Amino acid sequence: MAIQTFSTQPIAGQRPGTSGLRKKVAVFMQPMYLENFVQSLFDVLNEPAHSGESLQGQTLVLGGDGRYHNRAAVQTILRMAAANGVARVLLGRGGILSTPAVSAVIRRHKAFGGIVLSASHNPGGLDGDFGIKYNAVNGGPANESLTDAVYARTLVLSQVRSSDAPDIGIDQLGTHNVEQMQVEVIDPVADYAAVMRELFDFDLIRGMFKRGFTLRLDAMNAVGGPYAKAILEGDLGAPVGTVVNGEPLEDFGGLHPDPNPVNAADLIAHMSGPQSPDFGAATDGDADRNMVVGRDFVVSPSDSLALMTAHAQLIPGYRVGLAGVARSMPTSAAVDRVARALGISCYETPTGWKFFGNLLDAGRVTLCGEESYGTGSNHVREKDGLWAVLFWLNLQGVTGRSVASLVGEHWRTYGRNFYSRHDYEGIPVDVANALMTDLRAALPGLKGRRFGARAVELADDFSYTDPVDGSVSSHQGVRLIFDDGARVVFRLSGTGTEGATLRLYLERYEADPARQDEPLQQALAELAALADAVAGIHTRTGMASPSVAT
Ligand code: VG1
Ligand code: CO
Repeated sequence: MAIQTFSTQPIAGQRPGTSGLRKKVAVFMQPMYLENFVQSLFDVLNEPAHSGESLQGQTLVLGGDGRYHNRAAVQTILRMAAANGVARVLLGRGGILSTPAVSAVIRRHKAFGGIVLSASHNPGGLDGDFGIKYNAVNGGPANESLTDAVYARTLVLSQVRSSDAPDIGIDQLGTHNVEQMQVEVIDPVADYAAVMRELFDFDLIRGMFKRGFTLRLDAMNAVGGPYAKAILEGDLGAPVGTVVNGEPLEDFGGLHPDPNPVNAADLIAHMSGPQSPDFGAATDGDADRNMVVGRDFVVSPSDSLALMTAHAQLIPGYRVGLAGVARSMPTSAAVDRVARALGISCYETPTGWKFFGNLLDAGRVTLCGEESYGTGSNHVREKDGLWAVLFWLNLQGVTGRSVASLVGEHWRTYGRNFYSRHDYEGIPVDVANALMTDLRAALPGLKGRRFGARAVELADDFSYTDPVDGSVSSHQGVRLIFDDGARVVFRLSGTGTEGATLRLYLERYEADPARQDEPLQQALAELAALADAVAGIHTRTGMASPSVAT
């Protein structure tokens, strides 16, 4: 074994997006592509200015969602970590760790940070996507100042340090050495499961399954499977077969592990009719997202966050109440109403979980959520798919009520925020950029303008000042807020790898219970037409309707 230094050239385009660096597998497999990015990360982590301490002698956590290239990337990163002064790596067995599990392991083992190999909800396989992200000492996604520094480093990188050590066995628990560095292959589930047991009433949930409560959890052939099987079918005694698509496959078996009613159509079909399970759920590629489904009833993620906030004190882990809540800007304001009723703060952040970290660390919020099927709490610093499923299970157990009845009651109490996201995928990048630029330019003239019964009360490009560290993140999405509280938000996706995706977020509040059952897209049709009139989506993209509406 010997540590070697290789010369390299900067590679363009290695700027992390909403959640890490995501590219086509073919791009990641280019010579030095992964190596350059990892070396840039290690170089930045070795500058105490960015991480408080240097990487030398530290412990890192490593694992991924099992997609194509995961196993090869693990070996490359281990060799590089050994050559860059890391003392110890906690590696999930088989190279497997879900995103929330990485967060849990970093926190429980007081590691310096962790590397997650995942492109999350993006498709996998040889023709799919691969990704890498770094989580810091708090267990949460690296903040923008760190990712900016890593990107800057990729542009000037000239050397990569690695070892010529052979591959190590990653499929059995145990300890190995790569140069001076120790690699501990750990059970990917144990730490995470321990955190779940601290938060939820496992006896109650066990009793529910014993009495015949039925759940169908679709792990979409991604990394949620091993966690769901161990906790639901293992610990909690749910019948074998409760978890479907439960083996992580390198190509996710061709499924698109982005749980929404379109991609998880099979789950939706199984949740229809009187014979269907009591409760359904799906998780995404790296198991940080959740979709929650009742019998013949799909829960909007924004409503899920509001409902969890309203009932949190019924769950053991949140019995003392919530310090506050946070939601990403495009997420509906349903949770704001609950926060107001509870007298707790509600923060509005840019899209991406990294913006919740400071609020959680400072004890300002306990629950957070995004419209994109992400919810979580201060138990880790990532969104957490199975956590949300356990929360809903516990809640159904305590209240004895179904998903549909809980949400119906919520709407009657707080009103309903009709909410939908329309995605326009595969737009040429220049067309998408021009649309946003023109929209931004039009903002000053939009304020006060009337569209039918509504007038624009606020038209801006969302900018966020972090209340804890004062950092400013601007250009986070164009929003039009109307005098009746309705909202239209436009932003471009920061996780895609092909062309651009325009996300259009539509929201309208309805207080009258007699009008809360209108079909969702019908209730928002007028706002969708208005958004098109303002931004010229159809004319510019040639798309008469979105690729996906959720
Ligand atoms: C999307 C979602 C965002 C989420 C991010 C990462 O980002 O909109 O809410 O935090 O994915 O989720 P964007 O930039 O494409 O809109 V995951 O589960 O893919 O890490
Ligand atoms: Co994810």
